[in-house]
Amino acid sequence: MHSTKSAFIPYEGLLYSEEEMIARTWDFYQYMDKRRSLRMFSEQAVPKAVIENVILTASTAPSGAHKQPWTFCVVQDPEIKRKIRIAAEKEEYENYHGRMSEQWLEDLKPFGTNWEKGFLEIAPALIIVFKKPYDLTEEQQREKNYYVNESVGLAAGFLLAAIHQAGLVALTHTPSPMNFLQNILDRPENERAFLLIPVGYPADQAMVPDIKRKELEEVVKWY
Ligand code: IYR
Repeated sequence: MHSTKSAFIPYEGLLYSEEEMIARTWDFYQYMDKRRSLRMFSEQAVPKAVIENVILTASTAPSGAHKQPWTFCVVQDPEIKRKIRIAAEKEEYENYHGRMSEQWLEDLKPFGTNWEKGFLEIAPALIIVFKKPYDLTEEQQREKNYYVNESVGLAAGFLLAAIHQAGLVALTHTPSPMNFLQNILDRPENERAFLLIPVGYPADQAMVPDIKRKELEEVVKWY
């Protein structure tokens, strides 16, 4: 039986003056605006404690009914990274040779992407985010989770912000379809691969596409 009793504790928030709020949010924006998706990684290993901390941060994200419907798999083993690269490239080859529309290929031109995914072996760590549409009890009973895509998307956002806070770089990669990850990593039936995020230091003289973000006026409507 689930307990229906709810317990509450005092909220321990932090309060700032209006001036401090404006300064803090501006500084945070300036910092986040430096984040870039990167495809050119160094092979240099990253400290395990950093990976643990960024995953702890991701797992603070809000989730439907606080179910935290996610698992973060960290792959550092070169053999497993190789398997993932081979499987991802197999799918991506098909994507770039017929499965993606002409318009899609056109939209991707500024990013210079193709079916080759060498970064999956070069980056020292791959974090594969799995979503859990339902939990499995010890008796293999299914217990439904709620707003799973929203929850896991939020956790992935927190993860990327935390990686940026470390001064490391990442790529939100979505080889499609991604079910090979469930097989290679031998995940249980209630987990589905959601995002594949290589993490590491940038390569020497790493390059990024010269793209701009939308102006505030383009993304906000006030009522
Ligand atoms: N998954 C492919 C294609 C791709 C799609 C989008 I939308 C991107 O923003 C980038 C790439 C790939 O990783 O190459």
